[in-house]
Amino acid sequence: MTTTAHDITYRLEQKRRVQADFPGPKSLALTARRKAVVAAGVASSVPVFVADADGGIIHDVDGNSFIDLGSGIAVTSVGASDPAVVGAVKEAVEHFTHTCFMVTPYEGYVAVAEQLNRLTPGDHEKRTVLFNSGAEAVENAVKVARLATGRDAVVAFDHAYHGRPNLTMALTAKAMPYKTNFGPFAPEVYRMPMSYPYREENPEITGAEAAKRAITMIEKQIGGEQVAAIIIEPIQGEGGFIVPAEGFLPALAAWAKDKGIVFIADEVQSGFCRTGEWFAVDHEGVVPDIITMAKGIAGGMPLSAITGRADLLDAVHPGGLGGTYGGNPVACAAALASIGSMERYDLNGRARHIEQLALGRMRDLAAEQSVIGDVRGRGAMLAIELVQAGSKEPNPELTKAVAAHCLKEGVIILTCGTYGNVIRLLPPLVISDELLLDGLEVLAAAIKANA
Ligand code: PLZ
Repeated sequence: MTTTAHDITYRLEQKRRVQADFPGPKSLALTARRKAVVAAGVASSVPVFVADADGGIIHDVDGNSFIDLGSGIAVTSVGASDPAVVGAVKEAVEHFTHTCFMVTPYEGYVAVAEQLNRLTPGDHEKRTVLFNSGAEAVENAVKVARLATGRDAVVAFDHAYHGRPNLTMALTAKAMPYKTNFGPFAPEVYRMPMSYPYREENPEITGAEAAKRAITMIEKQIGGEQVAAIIIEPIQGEGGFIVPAEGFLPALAAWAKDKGIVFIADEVQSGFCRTGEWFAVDHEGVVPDIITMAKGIAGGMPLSAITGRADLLDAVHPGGLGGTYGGNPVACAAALASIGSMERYDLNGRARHIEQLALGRMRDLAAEQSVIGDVRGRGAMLAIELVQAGSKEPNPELTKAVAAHCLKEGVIILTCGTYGNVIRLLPPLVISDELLLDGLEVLAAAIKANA
């Protein structure tokens, strides 16, 4: 291991400390104000308001400190106040907050594109476009694929999550809470079976066979030559941290190439060192035609991107892609600083180190707790799937109880999964070993106490 968290200095004390009766008075008062003015449809999983955050710790307004095992859903990989990011943002904002790249361009946008073209898989000629959110990147990847191929159909997978706006909602698999009553949905979206090793009817099925299953269905139901794009999360996020069987992604990508279908890897959640590589597709040497990125890209500032084959992206007419805020200069400065910190701290190495620290412990726990059906993941994108003891029946009640128990002890843990039964670990990659191990012990105790 070339780098440990000891090379990282923290501004806030990295220690879990919560009062027994939190939320405290200030959080309660803010919750009351919030209820009167913020729409009920926006829900928060933690009932305290944040005052400060650094490394692996979040401080609330009443003086409680929580271990952060969620990174604001895989965003603050370099921490929520990485000094390099904070410095770059301050420096940028003193000069200009916005001009609109489509009106008067600036260097930061170009510099981010250079970095993304360098870091994304493949040494082919690439082009990049910047946006604000992950969903916007996905929407634009599909736009480009349709224009470049002249085809309409888009293939997505079971358990997929791609966003909340209309097209991405159609691409997303799970009805509640993302789609129910929000239709009608965008047409020409087709859903295919995913490779989900733990839940396969035939546990022996290989990645190549699972790909064949999807490909046959595409050929029969749509026709390969009708398909503009296949979009897939190389490790599914919201759907349950599902790692497809080895060989699944390469087989799909190879078939797409053969049929002239644009292969889009949605790395919004899995990208930027999260899995111990710059991108999750790197683990199997898959080179996507277009890759979507957001979240970890800019240390918490809103920025997203698509990077892809130059011939695809340059097929779009001038003015066909853009948006008022896409590639905001302050967000670009943050992205350049975040990428710098990822390289300086070797956060790919840190993610692999986190996997080494956590995965063995999670597997030991699974061996003694029959409610743990599966332990999986890569790098610092790890998960525990909880079931009814002795079966594969999902156990969302236990999952909720475990997350609530952890929170009470001062550990923020997120859940996910089509069946709501997956505990996911997404710590900031700069978290100290001590804090991570403390958090894992709390999690183990929570599973034991509630099983
Ligand atoms: N693609 C793979 O994980 C966002 C969603 C949280 P935005 N995931 C967190 C929620 O409940 O809204 C995500 C993702 C993948 C696209 C997106 C969408 O990214 O930045 O939230 O638009």
